[in-house]
Amino acid sequence: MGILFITATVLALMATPTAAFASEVTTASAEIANAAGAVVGKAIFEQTPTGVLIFVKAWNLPPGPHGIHLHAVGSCTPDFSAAAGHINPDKAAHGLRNPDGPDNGDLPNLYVAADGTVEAEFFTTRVSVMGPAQGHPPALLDENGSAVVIHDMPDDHQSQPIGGAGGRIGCGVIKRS
Ligand SMILES: [Cu+2]
Ligand SMILES: [Zn+2]
Repeated sequence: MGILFITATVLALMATPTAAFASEVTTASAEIANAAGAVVGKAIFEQTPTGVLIFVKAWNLPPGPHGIHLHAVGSCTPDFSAAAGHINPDKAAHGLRNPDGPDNGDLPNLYVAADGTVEAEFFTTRVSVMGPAQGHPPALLDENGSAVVIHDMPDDHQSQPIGGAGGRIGCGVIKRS
């Protein structure tokens, strides 16, 4: 009897944050894997008063600049195409240099050092962690989630649809944290 009672209490405690999640979640994170399934990095997304700070730490990546974007679907399986295109509900043009852009998923490039590691910080006002309530832009944690994707090539911030960034070499589903 005692064990049953404790189990029910724990379940009730676990259920409470879920119900309140839309208004209370201010951080999210993603574990980034390569195409072979090995973990090659982590990203943390922190809601600030005016946007989202993004911390990225990664390793075992090809040195040099790589496009990194916020993609519209929170899935990296069966392959990284499951993440779909960039978060872009208003159908803006891609690219930080594009007068008709950028879309909501666009970010500066990720510059990987010669040893394959990188630590970087980004900031964007074009998404939010928690959602469009109170005027926030599209939520990373919306119904179908979002993913962070690292590309093979640099993003030229201008050409369509992804700035010539090439294939997808890393993908992580963004989850509440
Ligand atoms: Cu991308
Ligand atoms: Zn884009």
